Amino acid sequence: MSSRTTRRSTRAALALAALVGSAALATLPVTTASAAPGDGLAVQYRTSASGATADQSEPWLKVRNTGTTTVQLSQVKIRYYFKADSPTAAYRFACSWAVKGCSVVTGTFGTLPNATATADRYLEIGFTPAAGSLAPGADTGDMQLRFHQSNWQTLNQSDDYSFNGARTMYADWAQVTARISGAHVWGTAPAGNEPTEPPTTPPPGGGATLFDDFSYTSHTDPALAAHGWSVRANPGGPGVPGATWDPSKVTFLTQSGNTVMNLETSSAGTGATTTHTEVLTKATKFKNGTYAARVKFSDAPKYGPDGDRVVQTFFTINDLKAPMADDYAEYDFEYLPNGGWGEPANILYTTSWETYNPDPWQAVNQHSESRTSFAGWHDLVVTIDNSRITYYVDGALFGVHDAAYLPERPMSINFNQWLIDLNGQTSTTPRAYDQQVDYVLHVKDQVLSPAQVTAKLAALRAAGTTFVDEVPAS
Ligand SMILES: [Ca+2]
Ligand SMILES: [Ca+2]
Ligand SMILES: [Ca+2]
Repeated sequence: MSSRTTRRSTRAALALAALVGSAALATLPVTTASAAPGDGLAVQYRTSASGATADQSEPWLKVRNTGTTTVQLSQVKIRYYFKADSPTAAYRFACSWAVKGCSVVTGTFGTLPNATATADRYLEIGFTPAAGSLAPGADTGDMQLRFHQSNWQTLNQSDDYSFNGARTMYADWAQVTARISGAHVWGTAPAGNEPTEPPTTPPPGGGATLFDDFSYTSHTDPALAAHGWSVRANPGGPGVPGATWDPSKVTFLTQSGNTVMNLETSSAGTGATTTHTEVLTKATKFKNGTYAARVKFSDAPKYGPDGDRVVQTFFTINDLKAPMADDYAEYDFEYLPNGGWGEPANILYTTSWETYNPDPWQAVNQHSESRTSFAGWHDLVVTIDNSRITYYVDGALFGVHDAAYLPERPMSINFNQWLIDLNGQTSTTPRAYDQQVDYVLHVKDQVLSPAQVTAKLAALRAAGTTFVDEVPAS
């Protein structure tokens, strides 16, 4: 049972939110260096930020299938190479507009093994399965992409390998590279940095695993309960007093053959009209190891007026046996698209809890945060061993929390979406927000890198596995 309580200003000292670039996620454990017969891509580039320096670099791209076979876009990776503004500079990717929809375009950053005068990092563009495929001759259409330093300091792009300020109309551009399933098919990388897949140590064998691709038909699908999930119906906190938790607002959608779980939260401005959603494991049996989920956050309602103080989450938790009991444990990803808890705008928190006192409110926790939009799909990973708790978002380190916040007892795994209060939007016009979840993965007592998580996910899917639970009862 989730028994979370509104955060106040008593969070423990800020953790280092080390938003550093890291090696890009490996998509598949493919290491072949040659393309399959008939595979071919060309990448066109233009920029709408042509200055030597800029607040944001704006590489706009189009990918065209020049081969004779249909290409699944989820197998395609594009790299845009640049020289970082300082060795510790961190960058954020965003998509302004794309013909295929920004929600199907991903951007991660990586570091080159062999830095050159004009490149030591790259932005890697990828696609979710919902992007579909490109038939021979087809292209993705316009993808208006951008990236900026996470501290919004001006960036210098005149020293960037893939930048061309004179290119204000789309044309083929060989100073970006493209791969299909790891095989290089377009462009020239900076010398000594051939765009092969980064070497990924395969995930270790063994490791009791929970994996669920959320392939269900509805919240009443008997398989959902049989697989250990509970869809919350009981009233109570957190959030708006008088709100209900509505199981019927947990639905399952198929996107290009992949099922995702949708949690809808809605309100018409009163407690009685507010419905929250939560899905959690019935078992409280998860402790050390790796937790991963692919989650789609929303910045805006799907209808009605915007502004509600929504909380969109992926977390693990157990029960507070007494105020300040130190055997309480909770590890959160919490995205607030419209702010709340004193924050004016969008913010992503990761928080590790030792314990708390509900009344008077006192929290003992450590958190990391990033004040930017996280709308769209994100890969969330948290690992727990005997010395630290480590959070990653989209393959990049997000925060490391101390041993003082390690779990003492096992926990459940939870997703929920709820409103902190009704003060962000006081209208009585109905509105609703969606949070989606593609899959969840837990590997007991193993600390996996984000790339190992991706490899494990790929292996499970390649084996046709949509659900497995090997984690023993605690
Ligand atoms: Ca630069
Ligand atoms: Ca604790
Ligand atoms: Ca799925």
